[in-house]
Order: sequence, then structure tokens, then C-alpha cells
Amino acid sequence: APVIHRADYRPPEWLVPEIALDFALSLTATHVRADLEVQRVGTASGPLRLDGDGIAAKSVLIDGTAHNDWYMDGDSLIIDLPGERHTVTIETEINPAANTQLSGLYASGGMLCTQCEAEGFRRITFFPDRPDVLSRYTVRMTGEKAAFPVLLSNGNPVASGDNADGTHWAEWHDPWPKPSYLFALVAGDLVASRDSFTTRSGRRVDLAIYVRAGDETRTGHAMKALIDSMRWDEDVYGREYDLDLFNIVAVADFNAGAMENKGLNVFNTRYILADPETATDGDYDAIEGVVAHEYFHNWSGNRVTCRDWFQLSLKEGFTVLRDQQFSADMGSAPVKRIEDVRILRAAQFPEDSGPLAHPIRPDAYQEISNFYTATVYNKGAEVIRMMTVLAGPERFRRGTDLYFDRHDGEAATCEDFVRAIEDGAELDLGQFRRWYEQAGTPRVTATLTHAGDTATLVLSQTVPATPGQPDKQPMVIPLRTALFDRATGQHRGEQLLVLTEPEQTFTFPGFTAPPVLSINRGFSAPVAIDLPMETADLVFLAAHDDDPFARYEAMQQLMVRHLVAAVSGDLPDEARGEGLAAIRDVYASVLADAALDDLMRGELLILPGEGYIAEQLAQADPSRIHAEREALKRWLGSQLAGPWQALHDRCTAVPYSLEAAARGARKLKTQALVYLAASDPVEAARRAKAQYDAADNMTDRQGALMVLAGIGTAECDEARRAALADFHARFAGNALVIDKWFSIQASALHPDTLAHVTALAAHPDFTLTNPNRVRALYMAFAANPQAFHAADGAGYRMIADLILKLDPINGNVAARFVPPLGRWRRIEPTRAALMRAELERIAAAPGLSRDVREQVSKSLE
Ligand code: B3K
Ligand code: ZN
Repeated sequence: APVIHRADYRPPEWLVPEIALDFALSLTATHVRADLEVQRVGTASGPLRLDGDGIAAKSVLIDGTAHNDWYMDGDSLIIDLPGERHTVTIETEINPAANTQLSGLYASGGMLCTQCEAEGFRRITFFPDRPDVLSRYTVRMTGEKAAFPVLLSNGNPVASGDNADGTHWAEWHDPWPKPSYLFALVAGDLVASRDSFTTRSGRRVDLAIYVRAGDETRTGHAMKALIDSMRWDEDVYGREYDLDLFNIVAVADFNAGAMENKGLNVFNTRYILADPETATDGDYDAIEGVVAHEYFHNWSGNRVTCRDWFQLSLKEGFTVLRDQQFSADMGSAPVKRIEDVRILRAAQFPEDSGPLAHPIRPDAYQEISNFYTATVYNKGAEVIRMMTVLAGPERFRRGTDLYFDRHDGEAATCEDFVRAIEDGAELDLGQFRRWYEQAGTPRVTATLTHAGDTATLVLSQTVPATPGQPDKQPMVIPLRTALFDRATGQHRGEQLLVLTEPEQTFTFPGFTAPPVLSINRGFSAPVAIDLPMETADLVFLAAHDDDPFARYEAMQQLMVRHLVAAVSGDLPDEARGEGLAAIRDVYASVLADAALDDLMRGELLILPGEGYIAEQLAQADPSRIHAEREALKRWLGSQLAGPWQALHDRCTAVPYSLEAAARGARKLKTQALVYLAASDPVEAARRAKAQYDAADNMTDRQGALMVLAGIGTAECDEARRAALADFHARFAGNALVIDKWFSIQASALHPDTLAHVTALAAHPDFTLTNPNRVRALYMAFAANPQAFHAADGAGYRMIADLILKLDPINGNVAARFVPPLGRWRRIEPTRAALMRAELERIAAAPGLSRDVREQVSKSLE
């Protein structure tokens, strides 16, 4: 496949200020007529080039007259047009029911809907399908009234009517010029939950969430999140909504989480539908975050869009930051920060250290769908967050005001964003721009020494080589830092140290005794810190640090260091005993700390993930990591058996509500079971069964089932089977809950997980055509280290087989399964060879999608 380079960007030669679309809807043969007002740009001399993908033009008219002087260049339709302005009319016919890729116009459970980002519009009609061509859309659609009673598109409804033949029609107009990727159409038998919001300037906005009949009782949380986000964006970023209505449609078959189409967001049902019986607290939070994210795109993405797809982080990094800030304001800010860092470390750090590493603004791609990554999204958010740290909130806000003001209605670049922040916030981001250019997670080494009354901190940085970027320049790394007095347990105020050189020295006078260093507080920079620290100092910070993230981090470090030493065979018995005792004591004090709220307590008591431990090692042995981590869990389970049981009892007594205290109790309840299950499976199974049977909410039920599903002990097997069978029967017909049933089993600690997943793939409820179901089974499996890394390679084979089977159906989703296999260079040699062999087997298959081809070939390079 051709490689597309950022440096090759050229402005469009033709614009399309207006487009009128006319759809004759049908599940299997939708007829599309597109009228494009095309306009030559300046002195450009080229022909009109329109992108297409898998479609054929049935007719082409120029200014209303049939025209035969066009030709195809690959998938593009080319017309040599004289003059400046014309109306080009093109008719195409598409088969939505056959569209298993779920890109373009497709059918989902009898309804029709679209997904156009990034390049789906060209599967509907021929068009300059690039984000820097902005058009005003008028959309007319006609379809069977019985099958498609609801007809929606972007903007405002302008007219509708019934025809004599049982069809009806509707016309929509979107006054805001937009790129084709923001076009949307929905036609189906849907019911709306409605509410309204009045903007601060007094505009009344009608809000509707469209779902299948029966689901309208489960839209309340999404609606609340929408209203909260509309208000928050006015308060915090000064951004007001700009249409009289805002529609959301929930769809069961969807490649991504949701899509920010102008005035007509289309959502995966999993980010809309919730009630206490069927959705966990995590689901509630995810709904709030995704609804906000898509809403915030109305400004960061739609009003100001991207010039080209290399600029994707312009809208995604910024919008992720905005949704993170929103969720922090709606709930517990410290807990949200810890969760976001955990996601970054679990998903983005491995990307940055593997064969698919790329800067947040990539330089080249073959298939843009492969660049909707944790790097572009989550690291992109961290990069902008660092600007907020450097500028402070008020100056940062001046920067974003200037950005929106300067670029409203434009297709902008990351450079435009950086310059607006520089100008508005009065900040020099010259060297800082390297965060957009260089891939790889910087490593900062910190050494603290003490002499006389002065503490001296030496910081040095390196940025690792990544594919195509062997040599790196130093970055700007803002590190929030505090030095603690051991005697008082206090520090004297936090300082922002900004590391810009390969090495810098900072001195701190006034310390008569060596202080304890707390660095990268709040995770102010997305870097890895190497800091040789005494166990006693980590224990000190775990007890005293007033920065909640830093406290969490001290506990994580304590455990990571212990586990890394243990798996490296670097832990003599005595040191192992001391390490374990220290971890146990810290756990005991967190369990007993009355000043902690339960949500935060729950964060502090999470063991570092196996992937994050592997990330610390040049070549990881997944079975050793798993064994050592389980051993630590077992130790904590048995040493603190009394406190865990007491915790489980205390939390079980808290009644269900969505308040923080009740959520915290639910989080801890299942955590207590997890530790108990490692040391006393019989007692844990007894408690889990009781929790399952008494559950009046999905958080408790899923947590209990997860614990039961992981217990391999023979005497607990009956309870495990019974709970799984009950869960399936209880929620039959609820696709989102049946997804949970699949993923609970695929992520289980149970030793037979691989066999269970093989059997589940043949279950009547399993299908390869629904992305949620595929991810529920196989993403959960690929993220289950013990099962995926089975020593004989059966886990790798299972994922490779899946990729090959899924690719012809949905290449976009299939490609998402390549990165787990692509980690082979960082895994011990025997498994690495097995992983590589599976990648080679995929590479040798004929007819791979561009998506899978790119990921596999990069993973083998
Ligand atoms: N912008 C969409 C991404 C769609 C994915 C296309 N492959 C969702 C979001 O980030 O809001
Ligand atoms: Zn987004």
C-alpha cells in the first residue's frame, strides 16, 4: 500500500462550498444522488479528483447535462473541468446490508446509519473526502415509513412529508460548513428520550437520545452527562452550543465508541445505555466521559477541524484532555487522575516502546484508521496537559480562547494550536514542540544527594530510539516536585522544575537532614522516572505524601520494584521477606486509614498490572511475572485475611446509590474478594456467591462473578458454573450484558481459560459481525496475560486465527488485534519466536486489508 507523508500535504485544488444529497433508502440497495457545487481554488489547474471506495458512478452530470468525459484512476473519479464553478451530479448505489466493515452507510438491526470518520464518506458517494474541504450540507432522504419512521441527519429539519406509496421523506439542512467525515444519516424505528438545555445566551436546545423501543428507560445517565457537559463547556472553556437541537443515536454495531457528527452524534450502545441492574459503576463513568468527549468535539473538532489526518491529535488529544478535566470536576479528581495514568501506562507506554511507536502527530501512514491510538489520544492529552502545567489555568484559557477565535470555521494544524497557546498564554513553546515530533517515552533519572544543609537533585533525560527515529533531542519536561522533611512528615511547598537539558542540577538549601523526594507529582509529565529510593522512603511517601497521585505512585513503586527483582531472580530470601513485609504494612495502614475515602482507598490497593511490570524489563517472561504477582496477591490475602473480611463485611452493609461513598464501598467489596480468592479460594467463593446472590446492581454482580470465574479449585467449580449459567439466563437478550458474560470468562484467572474461550467462540451468542461481541471475547483474552501467553503458543495462534477470519469482515477491528502479537521483541525468546511465527503466517495470507497489512508488516520489521 502507498505510504502517505505529512510533508506531502497540498491544499485542495477544488472546494465544494455546497452539497445536496438525496437518498432513496433501502437496506440492500440505497440510491444516492449527490449534487456538488464545485469551485476551483485560485489559479489551480488540475482536474476535479473525487475519492471513492468500492462504489461505481451510475451517471455523471455536469451543470445538469449528461457527461461521459470522466475516468477512474484507481478508486478516484477524475473529471477534466474547464472554468471555475460547476454543479457536478453523481449517482451511486450501495448495499448497506452487505457493509460488514461498518464504515460508510451500513445496516444495524434493521436500521441504517453512517460512520464516515476517517474515510467512510467515499464509500457513499464520490467526493474530495479530506477534512480541509468544508461544505454546507442539505440532505433529503426517502424511505419506507414502516421500516424507517425516524429520518435524521445533521443540523436542522427543514421539511418532511408522506408519499402515497407508503414511503415518507425528510429534508435536513446543516448551516455549519463541515468536512465530509462529520456527515451522518440515521433511518430506523427508534424512540427518543427528550430533554432540553438553555445556553447561557438564552438559546433553547432540544436534546434527544434515540434508541430501540424498550431501551428508553436506560438513557437517563447519558442525558444527564450531556446536560452537565454543555454547562461545563460554557463555564470552563466559554464554549456554547450552536444549533437548536442536539441528537444522539445509539447503535449496537459500531467500530468505535462514538462519533461526533455535527448535531447528530452516533454512539455505540455501550456508551449510552445504563441502569443499576445492567451497568457497572465503571460503565456509568465511561458513559459520562464519552458523552462529554463527543459533545466537546463540537468545538474542538467540528467548529475547528483538522487540516489533514496527521493533525488528528489536534482534535483528539485536546478533546480527551477536556473530557478528563470534566470527569475530574464531576467526581473525584485524584481518582480520575490515577485512572488516566493507569490507562496511559497500560495502553500507551507499550505502544511507545514497540514497533508501532509514532509521535502524537505522525509523519506517515498507510491506513489512517490505524492511527486512532492511545498515543494520538491519551499521550496527545498529556502533552496539552503539560501546557496547562506550564501556563497555569488562567493563561491556558487565554490560549484556548485565542485558538477558538482565530481558527473558528477553519481546518487547522497542531502547529496552529501550539502557536495560539504561545500567543494567548504568553508561553515559549519552541523546544516544547518536540513532543509533537518525537515518539518514545522519555526516561528521567533523578539522583538526590545531601551535604551540609543543601540537598542537590540531578535530573537527566533520555528519549529512546523508535522506528525511523534513532536519535532524539532533549524534551521540555515539567516536573512538579516536593522535598519532605522526615522529622515532620511535611514539605515546604511544591516547586515546578522544568527539565530542558540532557542533564540539570537543582539545589535546595535549608535541609539539615536528607529530605525525601516526591517528583512528577500529579504525573505532571508523561515520562518514566528512574529513582533509586530506599524502601523506607517509599513507605514514608506512601504514608505521608499529600499529593494523592504521588502517594499511589509510591505504593506502585514499592510493588513494582519488588516484583521486578523477583522475576529477575534478583531477590534473596531475606530481601523478599523484607519487601513483602513492607508492602503488607503499607496495605494495612491504607486499609486502616480513616482519613481516606473508599474510592481513593480502592485506587491505592490496586496491584501494578502485568503489562506494566513487563514494560520495566528488556525481555519479559510473562509466566514468571504472573506467578510473582499472584504470589504477592496471595501473601496480601493471607497476611491481611482478617482486615479483608472485615472490609468485605463493612462494604456489604452499604446500600446501593450512585454517591461516591457507595461506589467506593462497591469497589472495595470486590477488591477484598480478589485478595481473599488468591489465598483462601473456598472462603472467597462462599463470599462471592453470597455477593452474587444478594446483588441489586451490576457492579456487585459482575465483581462476584469475575471472582468466581477465576477460581480453578475443584470444590468451587459447581459455584462457578452455576453463577455463569444464572448470569447468562438472567440477562438473555441484553447484548451489552451478554458481552460482559463473554469478557468475564475470557479475562478470568482460571487455568482453563483458553479452552473456555475456544468453546465460547462456538456459542450461539457469538458472532464475528458485531465488534462489541468480538472485543468482549477476544480483546479480553488478548489482555489476559496468563491465557494469551500460554507457553505452547496456543493463545497467539487463537488471536492470529481470529485476525485472519475477521479481516475480510472488518479490517478496521481486525487490525486492533495485531499489537498484542507485535510485542514479541520484548518477550522471552521462546515465546517471541512463536509470536513472530504467527505474524508471519498472517503476513503470508493473500488479500489482507490495508489495515492489517500495515500493522503486521511494521510489527515484523
Ligand atoms: N472521532 C471518533 C473516532 C472515530 C474512529 C474512526 N476510525 C471518535 C472520537 O474520538 O470521538
Ligand atoms: Zn474524539
